[in-house]
Amino acid sequence: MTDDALAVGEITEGIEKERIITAARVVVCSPGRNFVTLVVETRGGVVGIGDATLNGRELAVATYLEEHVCPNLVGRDAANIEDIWQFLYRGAYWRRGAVTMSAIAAVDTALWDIKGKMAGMPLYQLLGGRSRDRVLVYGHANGRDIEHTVDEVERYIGLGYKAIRAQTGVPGLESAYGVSGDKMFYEPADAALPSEQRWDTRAYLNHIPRLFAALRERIGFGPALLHDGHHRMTPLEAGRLGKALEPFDLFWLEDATPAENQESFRLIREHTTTPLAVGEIFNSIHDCRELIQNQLIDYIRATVVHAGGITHLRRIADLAGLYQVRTGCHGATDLSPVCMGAALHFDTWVPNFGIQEYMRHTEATDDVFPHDYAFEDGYLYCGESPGHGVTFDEKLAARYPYEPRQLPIARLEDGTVWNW
Ligand code: KDG
Ligand code: MG
Repeated sequence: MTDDALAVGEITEGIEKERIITAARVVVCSPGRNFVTLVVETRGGVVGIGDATLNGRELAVATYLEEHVCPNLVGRDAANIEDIWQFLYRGAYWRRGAVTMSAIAAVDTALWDIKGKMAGMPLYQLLGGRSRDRVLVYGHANGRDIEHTVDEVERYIGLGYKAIRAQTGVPGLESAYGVSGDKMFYEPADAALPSEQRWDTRAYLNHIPRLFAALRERIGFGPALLHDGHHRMTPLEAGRLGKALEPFDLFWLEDATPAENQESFRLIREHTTTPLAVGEIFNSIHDCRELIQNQLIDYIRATVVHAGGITHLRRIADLAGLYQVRTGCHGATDLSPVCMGAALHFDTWVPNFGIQEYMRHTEATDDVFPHDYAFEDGYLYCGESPGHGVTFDEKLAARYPYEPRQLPIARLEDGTVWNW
């Protein structure tokens, strides 16, 4: 070997040193709502950002990161995303769970951000490049009654949306899932301790088909319509609703029933051809394996922040692709712009893309998380800046301290706790 060749080894060593993680810190802030953000720094000065927000349980993830994850990151090579993922997952002995997987997701997202910045490439290029020009999104329309909801859906169509989720108040119930006072910035985590809401499945089941009949009557069959059952129904009730909604051509019926028992979706499937979506609370490929392999669902809702980051979500999507199940990533406002930015790169690449949920963040949130993704005419476009394209204004974030907030709980008329 010549002296010149030896220099290559030295350069490589130099590059590796640049990639060493020197700091990893967690910032909890509340610009409109709570967010947990992980900031990872390398010796070379490249900074990666990850979202670790778990609605109502923010401090659990922040503590897990601070106490059990961050100390393990310092000194590692930021380029070894897969090895660090396996280290945090297998190495912890205790596998899966929303807290652990959100923490792992934050690390993974920050490391993909660093890799993109080091390569000078947007994240979707690292994943394999573009599969599409733009990302179809659905927005959230809701109203206190059918008339109001139909007006709101029309307003979303006016804003350019091609796909709209419709939720409405139910006669006899003071509140219903997905119906909010503020029509653009829905936030269900509304109190330091959970508020309580009444629930009546019969009233709901008799009302919802009327909403979609009224919607199709007014807007026709052009725009795609979606609905979220938010885990309130039993499998048989969900089958009945799906069947009743068939004439109205739903894009999907979401979270028809809780999915801990994946087999329970078979009963729904046997009774309806309305497409089914589930998985926003899933955190592992094992949560959705039977649903996918038995073709019991059409869309998988797992997302970057709650399902172990890009590295794990990619595995879920690849499994889903084998069974013609498409992606429909969760995108409520409790997922920070960092998650949205990463999800949009994922959506731009993933071959079996279906749709992306999009609830606008407040201006205060967007100011704390400047980003290069943009909405236009019913689609989101990820940017071309290296990494996931979302940055974090830590100084501004410091002006918005954490505020304890939890999600509501639901009870039946007799006081029994139900699924919220
Ligand atoms: O934190 C809970 C919300 O993310 C959830 O209620 C939103 O169901 C939801 C959805 O489909 O966006
Ligand atoms: Mg949902």
